[in-house]
Amino acid sequence: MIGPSGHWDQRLVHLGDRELQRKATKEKIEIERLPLPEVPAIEGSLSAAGKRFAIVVSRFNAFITERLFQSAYDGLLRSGAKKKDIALVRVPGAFEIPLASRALAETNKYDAIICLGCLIRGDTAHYDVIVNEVTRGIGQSAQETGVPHAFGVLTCETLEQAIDRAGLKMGNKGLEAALAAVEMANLKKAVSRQPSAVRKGKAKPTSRKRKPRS
Ligand code: INI
Repeated sequence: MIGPSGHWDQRLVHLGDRELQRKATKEKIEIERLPLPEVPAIEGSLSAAGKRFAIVVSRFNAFITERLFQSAYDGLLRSGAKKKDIALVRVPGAFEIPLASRALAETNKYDAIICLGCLIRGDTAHYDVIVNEVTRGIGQSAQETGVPHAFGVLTCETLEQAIDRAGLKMGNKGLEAALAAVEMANLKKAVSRQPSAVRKGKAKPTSRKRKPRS
C-alpha cells in the first residue's frame, strides 16, 4: 500500500480488501496491487451443495437482524444449499447466541453454524460485557466442537452504523458470514483430506549392542 509519500501506509495494512479500498479512496491514497504468489494453498470452495447449516438469529434489534438473516439465507441458497438443509434458530438477544450455537454444534448435524446478532453501544451500559461474552462464547464453541462458526454479530456505536452493515453502505454482514461458513465447512474437509506428513516406509533397524562373549 503506497501512501502519498510513496511509502507503505501502515494505517491501512490491517484492513480487509473492501474496507481498505474505501478508506484509501477517502484519504486519496493509491493502492498498488500485489501480484498473487504462485504458492499452492489449501482453500475452502464456496459451494454449499450437500452441506447443512444452522443459522442462529437474535431478536434484539430485529429490524437489523432480520436483514442479516435474509441475506445469509439467500447467500446459502445461491451457493447451492437446499432449504431443507438450513435450520433457523431464534434466540432473545446476542447474549444467548453462544449457548444455542454450541447446542447445535454438539448435535454433529451441521457443517457450520452462522451466528447473527446486533449490539449497539448506545442501548446499554452492559454493551462491552455482552460483546466480550458473545465473541468469546462463539469462538470457544467453534474451537471446542470443531464445527466452524461464522461471526455475523454486528458491534456498532450507532444505529446508523448497524444499518450500513445490514445492507446499505457497507454491504451485508449476514451474507459475509454465510459465505465464510460455506468456505470454512469446505476448508475443514479439505484439510482433513490432506495426506499425513509422517512418511510411511521401512522403519530403520535400531542398533543393538552385542553381548560380550563370556
Ligand atoms: N442484546 C442484543 O442482541 N443487542 C443489544 O444491543 C442488547 N442491549 O443493548 O442490551 C442486547 N441485550 C440483551 C441481551 O443480549 C440478553 O438477551 C439479555 O440480557 C437476556 O439474557
